Amino acid sequence: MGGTLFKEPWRPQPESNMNRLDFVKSYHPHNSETNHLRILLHGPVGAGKSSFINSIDSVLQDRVTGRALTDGSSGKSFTKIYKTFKFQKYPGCSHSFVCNDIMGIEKSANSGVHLEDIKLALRGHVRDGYKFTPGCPMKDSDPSYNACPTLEDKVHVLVSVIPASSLSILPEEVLKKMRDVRQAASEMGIPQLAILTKVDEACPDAQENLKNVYKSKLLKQLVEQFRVSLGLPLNCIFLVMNYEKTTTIDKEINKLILQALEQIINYGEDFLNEQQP
Ligand SMILES: Nc1nc2c(ncn2[C@@H]2O[C@H](COP(=O)(O)OP(=O)(O)OP(=O)(O)O)[C@@H](O)[C@H]2O)c(=O)[nH]1
Ligand SMILES: [Mg+2]
Repeated sequence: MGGTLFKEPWRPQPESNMNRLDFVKSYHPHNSETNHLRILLHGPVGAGKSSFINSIDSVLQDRVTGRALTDGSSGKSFTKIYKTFKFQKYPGCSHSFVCNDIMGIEKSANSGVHLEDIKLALRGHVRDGYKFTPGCPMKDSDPSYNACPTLEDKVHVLVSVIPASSLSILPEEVLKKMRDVRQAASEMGIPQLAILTKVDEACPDAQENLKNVYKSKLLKQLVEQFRVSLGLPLNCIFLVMNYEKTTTIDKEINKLILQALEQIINYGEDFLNEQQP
């Protein structure tokens, strides 16, 4: 009764990606203290953080790329080194936003990225190349410790990345760690959004046709569930599918990525504008 789909998407979807793509490509922070907007992606191991970076790069380059290495086999975090990803416009010139990829969150206190390290990264204390030690926070004597971060080094918007397909079996300990990070970011005034990845695995209607993503009752339910567990407003949660299987650019995949990215940039830009002297 009622079917598995709403008649209309609960979040309006534009016919064309043109405006969003133009916005993202021409974005530049107004705040002159920084050359770029810094986005930090965090979340459980294997959620699709590195894949999301590749998806953004693919949308911008109009071909499927794989610069951020991903892995789906180990159950342990594949990303171990802190790294800033720039997105190339043309050789020698990058877009004005960057993404930082961090080691994944795990259930136990002694594995995965240490919460303190995420908080240090938010404040801009972690330099590129830092190798995370599971369960052990960075020391301020570490050569990768940046004692005097500038606005450019700091994180301007935090994005929680969670797989829609395994949201219901996500351990409470992981959610608790994510809430702690969110709280720390809130105390620093850093805006936060979330993306639910792997919508194709979570929902057969989405797998059949990506136009169904924002029509799916099942995915809407997952968004609601996540909203309650993390305490984020509905309009800050986005559904995406990463470039993972296909080797060609797809308009519907791009649409989901761009919708999330536009809002991420808007929130980060608002934060930067509040930092003006
Ligand atoms: N079906 C599907 N698979 C995805 C999607 N996003 C990522 N994956 C797969 O999920 C696995 C983990 O993705 P990663 O991007 O490495 O995840 P991560 O969050 O960076 O993981 P860690 O670095 O280990 O913390 C890979 O095999 C990806 O190909 C998606 O939207 N749909
Ligand atoms: Mg990764």
